[in-house]
Amino acid sequence: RRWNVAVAGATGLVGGTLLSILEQREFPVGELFPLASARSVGKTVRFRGQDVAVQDLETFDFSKAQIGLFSAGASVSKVHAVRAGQAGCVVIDNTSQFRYQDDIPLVVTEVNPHAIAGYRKHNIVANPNCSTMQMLVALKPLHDAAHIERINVSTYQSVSGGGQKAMDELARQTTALASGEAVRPQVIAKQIAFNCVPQIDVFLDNGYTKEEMKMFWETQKIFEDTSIRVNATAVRVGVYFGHSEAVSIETRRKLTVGEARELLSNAPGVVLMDERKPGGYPTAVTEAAGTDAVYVGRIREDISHECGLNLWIVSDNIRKGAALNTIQIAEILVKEYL
Ligand code: 2RA
Repeated sequence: RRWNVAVAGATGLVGGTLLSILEQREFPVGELFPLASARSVGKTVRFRGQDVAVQDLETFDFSKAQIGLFSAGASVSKVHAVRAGQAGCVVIDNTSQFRYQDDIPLVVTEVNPHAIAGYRKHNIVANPNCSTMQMLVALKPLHDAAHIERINVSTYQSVSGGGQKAMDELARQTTALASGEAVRPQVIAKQIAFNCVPQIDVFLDNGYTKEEMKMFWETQKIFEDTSIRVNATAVRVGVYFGHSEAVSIETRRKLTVGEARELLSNAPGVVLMDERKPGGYPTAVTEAAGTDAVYVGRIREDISHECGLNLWIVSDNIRKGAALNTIQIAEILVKEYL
């Protein structure tokens, strides 16, 4: 059986990665409908060795597609993902639009694939935020074994999370600094080249940013546990691809390093890289960028808490953090539900 697939936001960073992963995983695509705003109509995208014409998302008839992969912004999904679902097209949405809606499932395929069954209400499944995604792939086996009660996490998020404009800004600033010119931040509030900026998304009344609160809200929904506490600090760093996270968990039952390593070495989607020697740990540039795994290293028992454990978690935010999980959800949908 082959499936007609619409990709909304096909000309964007995640959209392009969706197309390449559909090819790499040989997803059974019948007809591909690359969709984008009217200004992109006339462009083409490459898919399976062919140039495919981009169509206007605003006017596309979604009854032509059985699967819709959306990554075109929350305001677009708010209108067109709903319209697609009503036309019988099952949508996997990458934006934050539906993640916190109780009757729309929020799914990490290695963590809560059973929740996909809830797609039927609106024909929509929500894809989590990239920083939540990689953290929960790594924490799932530890949570199952020892019940995580609290998570402290500091993220070091690459500029590709902010889209092509943020990537272009890093390149521009790096060049400017190399030639002694002034740096003029436009997309990111302060200089990002050779710097760390402790703000991603807007500030909320409690002093957290929306990016930080996403990790709290989404962890509770995906783990189906409103008692789990999450305290996040989300930082943008001058890296192109790959988010890194320093995570400290507190568990109900003590987890030793040995047990954690054993659990993680057998966990789906995880690559353990944990040697206490120079380079014995994963980084965004050397392991994560362009690959599909969630890498875990620097595992050590927390000297400040009797049931605490520290980990370093790294993954490609555009692949597993967005496009890959989206397609893994689609694979489960066509295999088990459609
Ligand atoms: C970011 N996670 O990194 C957010 C959205 N992709 O900017």
